[in-house]
Amino acid sequence: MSKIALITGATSGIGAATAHLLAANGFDLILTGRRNKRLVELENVLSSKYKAKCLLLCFDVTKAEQVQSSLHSLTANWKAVDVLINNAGLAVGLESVDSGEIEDWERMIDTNIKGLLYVSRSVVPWMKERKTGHIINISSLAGKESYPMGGVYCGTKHAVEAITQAMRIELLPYGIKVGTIAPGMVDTEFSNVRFKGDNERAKNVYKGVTPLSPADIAETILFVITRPAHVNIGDMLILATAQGSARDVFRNP
Ligand code: NDP
Ligand code: 8X3
Repeated sequence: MSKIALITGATSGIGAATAHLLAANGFDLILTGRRNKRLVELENVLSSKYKAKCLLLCFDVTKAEQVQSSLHSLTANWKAVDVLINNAGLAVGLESVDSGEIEDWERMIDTNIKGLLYVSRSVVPWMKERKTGHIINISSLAGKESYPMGGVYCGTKHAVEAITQAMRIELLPYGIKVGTIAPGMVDTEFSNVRFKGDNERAKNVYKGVTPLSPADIAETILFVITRPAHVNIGDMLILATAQGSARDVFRNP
């Protein structure tokens, strides 16, 4: 029987690449995001290319009621989620605490922290009932260190790390694995979102560097979720070779 993976934020970047790789490796997929058109396009590709079985759920992770009603609409078969990948997330703006937009802070906190909690609140009880499961929370290098102008984003990813540690301990008696994967710079829509559509500024983030690709992170996720039952990789930091810390990036002229 195929395993079921639920990926939040499957419409782009790391989530979409992970959907491709897991589909290619025989997983059935619950794919979520706010952009329904992209979900439908993704399903079309995955079902024709890999014969993957997909179920699409279009919801905003920041809306607790939407999350709950969408997830609880699943049939019992689909509720048997083996792998939950809490990936949906974003940075908005790059500003100091004394000048940042409050609305940007709310979006980051609501998406990266509350969204992860809302989804987990629905899915974890199903895993507990079955006494099996694996939860991967996508953190960041920004969950390990803080950098100026990124305090709120870094704060949300530090929160992801803290919540993950607590979840891992809470779920020990149920044999459920919990861990983080923390990438450094990955070339996705992340910077376009952070800079609110200023694509030139977004492009400059990766100037003179070979960043990680979404597929690099997908491969790591596949590795982590295919270890033997007694092995849980609790935490993984993955950096581009040219990146030493959030602020130390070696750029070719
Ligand atoms: P993308 O912008 O390419 O993808 C973000 C995904 O999150 C999209 O599918 C988007 O879907 C979804 N999402 C955002 N907000 C919401 C929301 N309110 N409700 C539902 N889904 C939402 O970025 P990445 O692939 O890079 O980001 C994925 C994760 O990786 C994030 O948690 C990010 O913080 C983390 N990360 C990224 C790094 C990078 O350098 N790119 C480095 C380290 C961590 P939609 O818009 O359709 O809702
Ligand atoms: C994204 C990586 O360094 O831009 O999480 O914060 S960084």
